[in-house]
Amino acid sequence: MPTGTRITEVQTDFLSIPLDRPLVTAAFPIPAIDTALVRVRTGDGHTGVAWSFAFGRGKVAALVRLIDDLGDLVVGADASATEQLWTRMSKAVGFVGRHGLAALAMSAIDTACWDVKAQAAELPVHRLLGGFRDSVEVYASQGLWLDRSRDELAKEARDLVDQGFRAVKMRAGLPDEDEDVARVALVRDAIGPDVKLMVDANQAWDLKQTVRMARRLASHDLYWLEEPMPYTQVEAYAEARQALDMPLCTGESNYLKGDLLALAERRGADYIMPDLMRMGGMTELVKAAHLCESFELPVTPHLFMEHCLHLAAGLPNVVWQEYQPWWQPIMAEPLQVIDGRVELGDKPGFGITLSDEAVERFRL
Ligand code: SMN
Ligand code: MG
Repeated sequence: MPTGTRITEVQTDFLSIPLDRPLVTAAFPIPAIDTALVRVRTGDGHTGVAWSFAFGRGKVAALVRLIDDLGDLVVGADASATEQLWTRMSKAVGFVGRHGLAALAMSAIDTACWDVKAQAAELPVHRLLGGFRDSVEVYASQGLWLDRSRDELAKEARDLVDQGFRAVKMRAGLPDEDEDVARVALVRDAIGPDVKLMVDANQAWDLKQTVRMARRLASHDLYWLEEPMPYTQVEAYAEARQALDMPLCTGESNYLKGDLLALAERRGADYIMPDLMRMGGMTELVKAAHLCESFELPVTPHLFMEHCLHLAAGLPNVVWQEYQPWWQPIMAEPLQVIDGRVELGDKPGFGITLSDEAVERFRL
């Protein structure tokens, strides 16, 4: 075993990153981004950085405890042997279940190990994965929440376009369907016909309502309708997709590649949106993306842009990274969006440099 990338420490910090204003979705309100930040350190001086998060401090406290437990398991092992470590962690969480918190805990350690592995190879992760493109299209996901008044919604949509975004995502799933339809019309009007518009209903509807709402929204040229129904309802997704012309996107709430395989096999979506932490980390996310490619399905990663931009740049079938700047406050250098794209650059690993001052400020 190479001794250089031997893990000497897995450091976990509990951060609470405040939001200017709480966010509102059809699924839950979000007051702050409570985060378990993981740093994997190795004998040769590399530090891999990743994180998982949850809404609610009790849940994140449990997550931190579980990460510490898995950290003890991997200290002394080679961080670049990501398959070996993933399998070891996966076996260790089998008894409590591999979905839920266990996947979130594994993800932060596994993804930090990918950071180390790429740094040791002196390659950015996107080159290690395959180097398909140098820059990635991003869509704005940081605004257009359900609590916005109609005036705020129109202004926010125009501001995002003025900032250079060529695609924006808004939320739907209000109790009043007419209000949802009116708000989509208003945003389409505000951004004009050339900017792409995604609508995310955060599992608010059943099959009949999904079909009805998609038909009502059809004239507003949606790029995709996201997670309209409960994420476990694979058959309903398959039926909705048969019934509708509008592209459907789902996958952010599903766990591990097996869940996405079921969606792909049943043709339940036009875009698959895997979530890095629900995949249990980069090791499984890469497999999920390849699996989707074999079904000719495009993949669009959920959140975690600092890491998933590398997946999108590395692989041919990964498109449209979600731009969600929740963790930008802890970065030493913020990501730059130019003409709706982010350039990846050549820094080894994920190229993440934390601001020590900011980490300290948000640490609980
Ligand atoms: C979303 C996910 C997690 C928290 C808030 C909103 C949303 C998205 O579904 O796709 O960004
Ligand atoms: Mg979503």
